[in-house]
This record gives sequence, C-alpha cells and structure tokens, in this order.
Amino acid sequence: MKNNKVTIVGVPMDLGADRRGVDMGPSAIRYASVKEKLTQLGYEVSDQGNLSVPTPESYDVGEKQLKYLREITLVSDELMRTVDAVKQEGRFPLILGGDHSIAIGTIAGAAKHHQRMGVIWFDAHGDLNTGETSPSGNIHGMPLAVSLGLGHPDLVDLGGFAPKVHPENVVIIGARQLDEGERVLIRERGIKVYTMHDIDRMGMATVMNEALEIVSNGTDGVHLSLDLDGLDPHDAPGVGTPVSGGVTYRESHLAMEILAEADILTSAEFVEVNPILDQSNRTAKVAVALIGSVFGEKVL
Ligand code: HAR
Ligand code: MN
Ligand code: MN
Ligand code: MN
Repeated sequence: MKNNKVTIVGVPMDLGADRRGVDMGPSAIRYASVKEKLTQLGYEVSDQGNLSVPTPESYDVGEKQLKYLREITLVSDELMRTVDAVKQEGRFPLILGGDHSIAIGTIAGAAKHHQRMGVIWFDAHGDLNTGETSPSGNIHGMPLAVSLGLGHPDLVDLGGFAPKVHPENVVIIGARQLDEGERVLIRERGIKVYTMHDIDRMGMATVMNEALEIVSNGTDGVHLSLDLDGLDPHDAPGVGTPVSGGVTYRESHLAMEILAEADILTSAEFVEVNPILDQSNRTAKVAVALIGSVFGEKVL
C-alpha cells in the first residue's frame, strides 16, 4: 500500500441488522491480531478505538421500513467525520464493523476527499434496497443504494452532498441473493455485478481485472467495502445472514492480492463479523488474513 500509515476505527453497530452480536465484530477482529498483522507488514498503525453506538434495547425502533433510522444517522455522521479526519491527516482509514449500515458513514467521509471515488462491494447481497423496496426494514440492506443517492434523505444527504459515488464506478462481487427491487435498480443504473455464476465461469482473477478497470477508470480513489458474508459460510460462518455457495477462502485471498498489486485502495472496511454465531473466532481470523493480503502480505 502506498500509504504506510493506517488508522483503525471500530464501529460496534448492530442497529442495522436483526440479529444481535455483530456489535462485537471490532473486538473479535482486534482479538485476531489485526494491529499486529499490519505492524508486521511494516505499517505504522494507530488504533483509535470504537465509536460509541446506542444499544437497540434502549431506543425505539421507529419506522418499520427504516429501523433505527435516527440512531443510525447520528452514528453515520460521526463516522463520516472520523474518516474525514483520518484522511485529512494523510492516513489510511481501516474501519471494522459492525453491520454493513456503517458503509454509509465510511463512504461519505472518504468521498469528501475524492473528485470521483470507485467502490468495490464484496458481498453475498446487493445492499441496494430503499425503505420502499426492503423486505426487512433493516438498514444494513441499504448502504450501497444510499451511497448512490437513493433512500431516505437523512442518510443520502449526509455531509451535505449526494451522491457519494456514481453507478459506473461501482462493482459488486460475490452476489447470490438479490431482492426484486435491487434487480430493477441494477438494470436501471447499469451497475456491474459479478455474481457467483460469473466468478465460477470467469475465475476470480479475470473478475478482479475487470473490476479494477471499472473502479479506477476516471476515479481518484477506491474504497473496499467487504462484507464477510460474501465468503462461503463454510469459510466464514460467523455472519448474521449467511448464504451458501459463496466465494472460497482462496478466491477471496486472490481478490485481495490482486487489489494489493494494483495498489489503488484509499480506504477499506470489513463488516458483518458476528462472534456469537462464529466458531472459535474463525471469521474474525479470516478477516485479518484478508486484511493481511490486501495490505500486501506475500508468501515469498
Ligand atoms: N436484502 C435483504 C434485506 O434488505 C438482506 C440484507 C442482508 N444482509 C446483509 N447485507 N448482510 O449484506 O434485508
Ligand atoms: Mn452487506
Ligand atoms: Mn463527486
Ligand atoms: Mn451481505
């Protein structure tokens, strides 16, 4: 990675998902030695600790189609400011979730620093729902739509600008569960999606080479938003919404290694690790292994 200074920020967010436990993701990833890994690789690492996130039990869920909208908006705003500040210091923000709703704040903060930013969305899901199309009302199914300027104005207009990213600079990798409204949006906006079918047919190396072209063409920054449920549940069991038939451990590493070689990332987040559903912190260990690869770890 060009930038040798990394700042870790944890966001113990579980207001965007139904199952409790993903709020412990940042602790689990730290316990799996993320700081040590990056230090070994030669980075100067600072861990800023966690943002404070309200506990769902002490708040009203609010609108059924946008659960905890108010609280998620407040945390997103705080995260946007934090990422903005980290980048202002010339450091690389590495954000640990938490459910995927945190991408709203991460992307808002990162996008402030780029004329045009590409986004790699590694996920079993599209996260392209709005309050209107969501089958669950869970905001972790909406962050990519929000970043594209679609959804509730409190989220979309965060930081006073929208959209944060443009559909032609976004790629989704690993998709295998999309809702009808998401399919419509993908078609209408022409968002490039590499489904598991595409990965099977083309191979991960070809997928990544194409993806790099899309996210770097005309952009001056690239954000990686990696949802651990993009991997197969055999390799990453500790996630709230597992979907079988996912990206293998090896394929995900290859994807990270290709990203490291291209050296285009300007921010990254690793989300949806749920230690309660995990087996001996395996999924957090996978997250740290992937972080190692994307930050340039090599066998030889
Ligand atoms: N698409 C479904 C919804 O909107 C499920 C979203 C699920 N989960 C995530 N996001 N982990 O990637 O509710
Ligand atoms: Mn997701
Ligand atoms: Mn712009
Ligand atoms: Mn997902």
